[in-house]
This record gives sequence, structure tokens and C-alpha cells, in this order.
Amino acid sequence: SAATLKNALAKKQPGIGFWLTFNAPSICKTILAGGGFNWALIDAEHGQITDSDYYALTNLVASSGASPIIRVPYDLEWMIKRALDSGAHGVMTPMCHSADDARRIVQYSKYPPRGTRGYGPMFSAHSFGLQEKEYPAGADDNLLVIVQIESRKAVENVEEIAAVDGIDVLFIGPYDLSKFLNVQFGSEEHEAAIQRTLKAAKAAGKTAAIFCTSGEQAKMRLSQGFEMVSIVTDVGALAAAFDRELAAVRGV
Ligand code: 3PY
Repeated sequence: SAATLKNALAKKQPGIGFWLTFNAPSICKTILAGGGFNWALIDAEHGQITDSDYYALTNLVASSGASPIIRVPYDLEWMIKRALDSGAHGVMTPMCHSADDARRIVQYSKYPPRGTRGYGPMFSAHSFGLQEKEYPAGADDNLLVIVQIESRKAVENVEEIAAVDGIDVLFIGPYDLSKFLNVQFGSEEHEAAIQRTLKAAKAAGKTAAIFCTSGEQAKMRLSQGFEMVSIVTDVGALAAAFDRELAAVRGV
């Protein structure tokens, strides 16, 4: 299961994943049981997930054959370190606004001499099916560094961000993007920013990715050339199913 997503992307297969926000291995396992995903996002930015949940969730996702990606709350060195040390196959940072931000994130994600990641591979090895001593040699190359493009400043700098060596994926956060652009979700300006990011990623040979809220939307993005998409969040799917059935019984 090691590096499932990275291998899929290298073979030009779509990376199809979902968002986990509950700190509940039982929910995670239920979703993964059917198979078919090549990544899952463990959300410690907006989700109910924190450091002490990481290890169980990364290993559970990896055991199903998908790549566990952790979204850290912020792009701080210690946060990235704790995510990677817990067995994430990739780290996602919110709010990357510039090439300087991107270079810092790469630095935090790589061991010396490339970067400044501290040495502590005792637990990171397990989700790759490796022993501690086998992990460090491949870590810099196997881990995905994923930055979110979700602000006006990020879109203005997106070609430079895409060119930063060590950045693997530009991941659009469309909800924050609409807020930071101060335009309606789905408006012409919103879509233009999305398309500019897609183009910049492709021109730099990086993976273009976007958060979606349905399989249909994700399919549409794949047809536009995006290579990595999420379909739903655990909480979103659960809430929608309950709303729908409650409305049915109440007859509204
Ligand atoms: C956004 O749409 O802003 C995201 O980051 C997805 O959670």
C-alpha cells in the first residue's frame, strides 16, 4: 500500500479520495470497507481530529490500500513534523499564499540536507509497511507535499508556487477561495481563478487537485484535467443523508 496515491498519479490514474473530519476509526473503516479510494484526507484543520488521533487513522487508511494525507491546522514546522511522524503519506497545508510559503513548507517536509525535518521515524514507518530503519531513505521522495491554493494572493502567485521544487500538488480550496476573492461560489471570477490554478499546475508538471462535494462534480473536474479530487466529507454525507430521510418522513 506504500505511496498508493503517488504511484497512481505517476501512472496518470485519477486520485480519488474523501475527507475525514471525525476522530473515529470506526467511521473511517466503514467508508473504506468497500475499497475504491486511493487517498483519504485526515482533516486536522477544520475536522475534530488532533495529533493523538493521527497514528490510528493513518494506519487504518493505509491498511485499506489508500494513502493517508493529513491536513495540518497551519503550515508550522512542528505541525508538519508531527503529521509526517505519525505515518502520513503526504501533508496538506492550508493557505499557501506565495512561493516563499511553498519553499518553507517543502523545507519542513524533507530531511536534511534538503530540509529541516527532525529525525524520529519510529511511528512513520508503519503505515508504509516498513520498519523504522527502512523509512528515512525513501521519505523525501515518497511523501507528497500538497499546498492549498485558496486566496487571491495565492492565485496571483500561482505560477511561481507551482514552480517550487518539491511541491507535488496544488490543491484548490474552492470555499475559502470564494471568500478570499469576495465573489460568489461558481461565479465567473471564481471559476477563472480555478482554471488559472489548473493551468499553472499543468504547465509546471504538478498535480492539479480540487475539493468537491459530490461524485458528479468530481467527475466534471477530472474531465477538465484535474488529476486528484475528493468526493464528499464524512460529516457532509452523513448530514445530507439524515436531512433527506427526515424530510421524506415529514413529507416536505
Ligand atoms: C475549501 O474549500 O476552502 C477547502 O479548503 C476545502 O475544505
